[in-house]
Amino acid sequence: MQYIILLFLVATARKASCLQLDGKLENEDCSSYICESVRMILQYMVTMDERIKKIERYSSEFENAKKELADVKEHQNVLITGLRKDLNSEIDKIRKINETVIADVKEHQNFMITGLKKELNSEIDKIRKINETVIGLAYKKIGSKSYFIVDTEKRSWNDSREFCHNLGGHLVSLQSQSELDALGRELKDQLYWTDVHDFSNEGEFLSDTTGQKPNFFNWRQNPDNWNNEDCVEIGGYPNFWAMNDNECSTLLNFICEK
Ligand SMILES: [Ca+2]
Ligand SMILES: [Ca+2]
Repeated sequence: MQYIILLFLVATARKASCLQLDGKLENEDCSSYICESVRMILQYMVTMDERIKKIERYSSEFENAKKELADVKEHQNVLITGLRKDLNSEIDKIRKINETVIADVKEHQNFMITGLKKELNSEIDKIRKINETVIGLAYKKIGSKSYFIVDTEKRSWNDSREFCHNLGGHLVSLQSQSELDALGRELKDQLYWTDVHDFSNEGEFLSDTTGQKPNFFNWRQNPDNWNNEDCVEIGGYPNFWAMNDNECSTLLNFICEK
């Protein structure tokens, strides 16, 4: 580039008539002009050299900086990889500890639950035995049968039936006049539900205990089904116990049998 500029300036000098036809310098103005031109060119070249050196220095520094940056990045990657490895290792440790703790808690819970179930079943057995004892005491032997006479509260026929079932029995199922007489001597001047009904088919009385026609009837008067009476009571204190149909929703005393 410098040489191209030098040639340009020399050519310009020729145009400025610094040279005669024989190629020799003719005057001092022309010589000084050339010297000045060369000086400027040299100065320019020096400046350019300095710039080139500066650029080369910058380039070297830039390359060094790039290399340092690459080293830093590599170091960062190594650090990050190491940290990730350490972090995953810690996470695995924590997960294993959690699994162990959860397993221990579950085992403890199962142990506790098993123990509690055992205790609960034991308590249930005790309560069942107490209930059986209480129910056994509640039933009274009259003739050849055991009865639980409920004359301290009144219930509908359905509720009375359920009550007796809960006591392991059923509403009284009379089989004979002698049974009724023996039972009647233990009763108060009240009305008591029996297990007989005709709500399945009007006029067809059945024993709720057997599902069959009862073996024994003793009507005070023929059942009249007055106001839709489908459940059978006994009454007639003290010596004239007999049957009557009554509304099932009526609240009466009742007798359980087992
Ligand atoms: Ca009826
Ligand atoms: Ca009636």
